[in-house]
Formats: sequence, structure tokens, C-alpha cells
Amino acid sequence: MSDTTATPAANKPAWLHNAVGYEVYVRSFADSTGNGIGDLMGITERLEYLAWLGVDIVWITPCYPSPMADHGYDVADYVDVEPIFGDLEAMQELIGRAHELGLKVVLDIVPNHSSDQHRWFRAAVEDPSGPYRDYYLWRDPAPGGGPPNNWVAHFGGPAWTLDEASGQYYCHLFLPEQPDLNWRNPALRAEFEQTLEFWFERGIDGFRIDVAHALIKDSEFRDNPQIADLAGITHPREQFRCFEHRYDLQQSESLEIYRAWRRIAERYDTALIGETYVLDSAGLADLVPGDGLHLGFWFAPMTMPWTAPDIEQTLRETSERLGDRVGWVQSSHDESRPATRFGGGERGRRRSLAFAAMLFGLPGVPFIYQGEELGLEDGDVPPELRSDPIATRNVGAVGRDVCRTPMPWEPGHNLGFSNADETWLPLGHDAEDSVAVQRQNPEAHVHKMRSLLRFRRQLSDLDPAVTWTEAPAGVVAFRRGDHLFVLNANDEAVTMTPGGTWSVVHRTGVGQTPDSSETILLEGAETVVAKHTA
Ligand code: TEU
Repeated sequence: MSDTTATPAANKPAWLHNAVGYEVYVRSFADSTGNGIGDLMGITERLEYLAWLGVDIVWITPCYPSPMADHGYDVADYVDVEPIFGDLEAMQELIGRAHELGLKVVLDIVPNHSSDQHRWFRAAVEDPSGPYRDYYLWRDPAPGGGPPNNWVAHFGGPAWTLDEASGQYYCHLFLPEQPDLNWRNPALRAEFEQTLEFWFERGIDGFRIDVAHALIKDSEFRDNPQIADLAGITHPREQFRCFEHRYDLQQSESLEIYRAWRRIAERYDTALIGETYVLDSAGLADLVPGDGLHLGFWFAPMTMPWTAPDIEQTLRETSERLGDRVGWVQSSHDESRPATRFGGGERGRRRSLAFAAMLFGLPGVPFIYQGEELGLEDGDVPPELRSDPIATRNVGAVGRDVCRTPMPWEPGHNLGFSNADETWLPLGHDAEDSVAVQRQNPEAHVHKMRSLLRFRRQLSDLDPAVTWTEAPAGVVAFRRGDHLFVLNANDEAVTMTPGGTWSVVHRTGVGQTPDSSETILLEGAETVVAKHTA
């Protein structure tokens, strides 16, 4: 037990306060070995760029040994490194270099499921009476035969696969190659607590916890209520939405797991960040109480339409309920990129940056996803080159490859990502999009993001209370102390007269900024931050 007497809200790691994270999708960031796939050494070589950009935390997607059915989210050993990505020594070098540069390193842990090639699952299948059987979720077929209940997998089909040898089904909320672990088993819990310590001892600063909202399932495996007709629905995401996930997701007993992890994390001053794919803020707040996860990701911005009421609603309720316990994101390796979603081209880029500035103004920790700082749009991945199992296993589903195309570093062969003849996904961008070309142009998106990151550093002492404010049509505004954050969702310029005199301290567009004025001028798709002067 930790002997701290601080309140739960206060005993988060101090370094998390006002920090900004950066997600690295390891396969697509930088390839140092010439096999067309990114790796840890490639990340280490590029850390200086991230320090230049001005982020504080680097989150690295799973890099454990894996058969790669879901590109690393199917883990075959939690305490080693996938040889394609390097080895434990390469990880140690990465951590060491990051710390020299003042960057924290967060690993992605995948506790909801392992790979079907993990030795625990092999043993569970080979010896149904042995101790590892109960590391997974096994059920007899339904009385009339077939899967034990109506749960569906996120990636298509039923959440159950039959093991013919034993005649039992095992549960998997994702692919059949990703069997779900049994979190009611104390032996399994002990294995993961040792895994956390293994990585914390090596200097890791925290974990992003995959599928943090689903570790515990209903003990009776009851059917989920069906809320829409499945007929004719082929996309796995739409199938998933045909059910109320009362029994497979968000079971409150999951909180006990994070309380135990929190006690370990506090010994190392490390952070627990939940991948909490819960799209209602009350449900999210239930998962992120004081003594469990430090942060929970809020994913509603990923599917938010671009209108002022939608933007305010998406931010406001969650901010009010969770305060500084939110991981804010508008992009990830799972979703279409925001510049594309928000309209594409220059307009989509401007909107994405304006939205980022609002996330940066709220209490909590914003994360940007590699390439977001470049304003990248989705890459084009023709059907025959698609690699995401959502696309390869479901007819007509585009899948997530479009946001995973290789990072464009500089003009030339494979845009500096890799020396290989071919990269694991095709290149999705042009030389003009690349880091090197953008760095030479002071007007480029990367400089605007960098300037926003620098501005954020000055906000450390802002009043934590957020007051949402009346604003003209198409405009979203909140105040924090003497600072006013205003996003103009319109394409046309507008003015706002909030009362008093204001001086603009940051803007995401390129407009002229008067020294001090009663009127704030906002260009289309721009966020302005103004400070009250009188
Ligand atoms: O994603 C889990 C998850 O909840 C999302 O897949 C979500 O269901 C989806 O975006 C909504 O359509 C995590 C990882 O981020 C993802 O890459 C993995 O494939 C998945 O877990 C399985 O480990």
C-alpha cells in the first residue's frame, strides 16, 4: 500500500499536469532496418523531432512478440519485444534517449485479450484440466447448440469460437486469434501485476491500457439486449451498434483491477491511461474514479460532426464530469484522420488545428497522433493492399489502414520512412507533406502545431474551472480565469464582443492581431485565445 495521504486527485504524477502526449504507431513511424516496417530504433532516431515539436509524452503502440493478426494488439508474450521491432536492449535505449530529451515513455498494454499463440492459451487448449484453462473464458454451447450467447465481436461475427477438441467455446470481443482473458482469476491478475512491475523497473513512465472498459464480463454471460435489426448490416461496427452492451462492456468490477494497478503505479510515479471506448460521458466518469485510472480517453470527437453545437456538446459534458482526468483525442490509429473527416484539404486542416487548440485549453491531457501535426489527410490504400483485419475479413469494409500509412519524413525514397523496396502499407502522402519540407516553411502546419504546443506550456497555472460562454452563431467559447478560448466553426469570419478589453495571446489562423480591443475578430475555422486586460 502507498502511504500517501494526498487526495486521489492530487496523487497523480506531477509530470502529467499540463502535459501533451504523442501517439506513435510503431509499424508506420520509422524503419531503421530496411524491412519496410517501423521499429524501436527508428523511433529512437526520431525522438529529437518530437522534442523539437514540444510534446511531453510518447505513447508507443504494442511492440511485444506477436503473430500480428491485429498488428501487435495480439500479444504472445507481455514481457519481451517483437523481433521485427527490436529487442529489450533497443527498448532500453529508447527509454534512455527519451528521458535525456525530457520525454516520458508510455507503453501500450493489451490486457483484455492475448494472442491465441500465447503460451497461456496454447496450454489452455492442450490441457483443459490444467491451470491455464481458467485464464480464458470458456462456455459450453447454447442448449440447442451454437455460441453460448448473442455477443458479437468488434471485428465481425460472433464473439465466440468453438474449440472442437473440448466441445467448448471461448470468448473473444475482437478476432478469434485474440481470446479474451479471464479477469476474475486471481492468478491472471498476479501475472499482469508482475508485468507492470517488469516494465516500470525498466523505466517506463506509464501504460495506455487497451480496451480498459471491458476486462470484466458479466459472470452469468447473459445475452445483450438487441436494439436494432441485424438484417442486411455487414459492417462490424454497425453490427456492434445493434446491441446495448450491458453485459460484455463496462462492468463495475473492472475498477478493482485499476485500484490494484494504481498502488503499483504510485510506487514508480507512473501513469495509467485507459483506452476507454465509452461514448457517453457518464459511463466514462464511472470508469475513471479517483483511485483507479489517472486518465480515460474520450473518443466522441472522432465521430463528431463539424457544427458548433456538436463541438460544444462533445467537449462540455465530459469536461464538466471528468475535469483533468480526460485524455483528449481527435485522431488515432483506429480512425479516419481529422483533416479528412472535417472536410479535407486546407479547410479540414484548419478545422483540425482549431479544434486541437480547444482541447489544449481544457483541463486534461491532449494526445496527438503521428502526422496530425503535419495536417495529414487519410492515405489512399487500394483494396488489394489493405492489411487491417477489419478490411480483409469483412466484405466492403474499408478498415483502418488509411490512417496508418507510413510517416512522411523527407523527399526521396519512401519519403525517408524506410530503405526497403516496398513498405508494409503503401505511402499515403507527398513530399510537400513531409516533416523536412514543412520545417523549411514557416507557414506550414507543423509550425502552427509547434506554436500551439509552446503556447500550451504557458497555461500551466490556468484556473482549473471552465465556464462555457454565450457566443455568436457557429462559435464555441469557454473561459478559464482571465483566458477566453473561442472557436469559429463557420467558414466565414465573425466578430465577438465578450465585454471588457481583450488582447489576443494565440491564434491558429494567420490573422492580424491588434494589441488590445473590445472586439475579437475570428477568421473562418480558427481558434483564438484572448486574455482579459480590463
Ligand atoms: O481498440 C479497441 C476499440 O475499442 C476500438 O477498436 C473500437 O471498438 C473501434 O475503434 C470502434 O469501431 C483497441 C486498439 O486501439 C485497436 O487498434 C485494436 O485493434 C483493438 O483495441 C483490439 O486490441
